[in-house]
Amino acid sequence: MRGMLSPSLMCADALNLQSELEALDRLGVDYIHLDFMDNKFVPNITLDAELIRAVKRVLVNMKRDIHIMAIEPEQYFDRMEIGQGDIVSVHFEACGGRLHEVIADIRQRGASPFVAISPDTEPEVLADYLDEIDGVLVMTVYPGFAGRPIVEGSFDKIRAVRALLDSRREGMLLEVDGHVSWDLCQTMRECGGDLFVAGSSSLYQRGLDLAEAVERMSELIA
Ligand code: S6P
Ligand code: MG
Repeated sequence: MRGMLSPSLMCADALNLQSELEALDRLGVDYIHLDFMDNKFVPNITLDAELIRAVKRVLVNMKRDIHIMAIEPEQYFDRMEIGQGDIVSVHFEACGGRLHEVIADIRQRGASPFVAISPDTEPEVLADYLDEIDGVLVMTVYPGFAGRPIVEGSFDKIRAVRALLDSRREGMLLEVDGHVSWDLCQTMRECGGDLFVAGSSSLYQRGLDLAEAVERMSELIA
């Protein structure tokens, strides 16, 4: 499987979100990464649920890759109109003992459930959920903000999650989120990542031509 891009909308020009989305869609990008935060699980707020719903109206080819950094994430599913074609990542650390039910809810809506793990969470916690999900999102920065430094040990973490996924079944996706930079993305790919969140460390650096940057990034993670 080739590596895929998921540009992070929270890093795009907030005053021109529609044109940014349309441009990415035209460029053939696979996913748009939509970060939702509740100011409790992480100390920040970014895109709101209504905006995440509205994004659906603009997309033609690109699919939504929704990353929910919130406690009790299921309370937002209706407002986001989660459904067919969406990836929905919920955090292991945010769901307590209800993660199986939350995953089933996402599946029942026709979306692809992923479990996200923060840097201090060991890959082994995923074992109980692998038969129910389509992929794992590995945070390689502490969640909550763009522009953070990569956490030490992240490459080993990606390798360990890859091994875990491959030991269970073929075709499960490994998404890498956080400091996916020009310099590091190829190594992240070699470690076993499939889907890469591109933010302020790559596509959204000031002054870049978006089309050229998407092409260059796509080649690096091919
Ligand atoms: C952070 C969020 C991420 C960021 C992304 C930004 O909590 O989940 O998706 O948008 O990490 O990319 P960068 O290159 O600034 O780290
Ligand atoms: Mg994210």
